[in-house]
Amino acid sequence: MKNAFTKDNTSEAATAGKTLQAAFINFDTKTLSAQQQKIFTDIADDAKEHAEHIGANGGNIAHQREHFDMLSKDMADLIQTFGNGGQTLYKDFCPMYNKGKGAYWISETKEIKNPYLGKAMPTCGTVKEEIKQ
Ligand SMILES: [Cu+2]
Repeated sequence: MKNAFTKDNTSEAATAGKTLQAAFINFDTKTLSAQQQKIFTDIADDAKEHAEHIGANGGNIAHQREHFDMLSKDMADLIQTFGNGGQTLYKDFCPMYNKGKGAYWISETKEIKNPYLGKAMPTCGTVKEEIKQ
């Protein structure tokens, strides 16, 4: 999904949104402890809605990106709670998005590829945190 946004590809982002929504719906929480299930469900319920909006708004990339901003916060929370699945990840920050309020995104590459500004400013942003396994 992030990679679709870096390319300004609204329809690919929509497809990724639908896939992610399905993944949250189908995620089997039985392997989690009761405590973990509660945390997961709280975050995933919110993330699922953002994924749904991204999936339903192909053609309106500005609106999709608003949800991607909030979805990225949920993903960061999930990673913080449940780990990164064995993959080194990067928490990147774009200082310009949302009229200078800025926004985070999670990336699997160290190289900055900005999903909020896309092709207009592909290298805007910095790595704020390296999430190591
Ligand atoms: Cu929406």
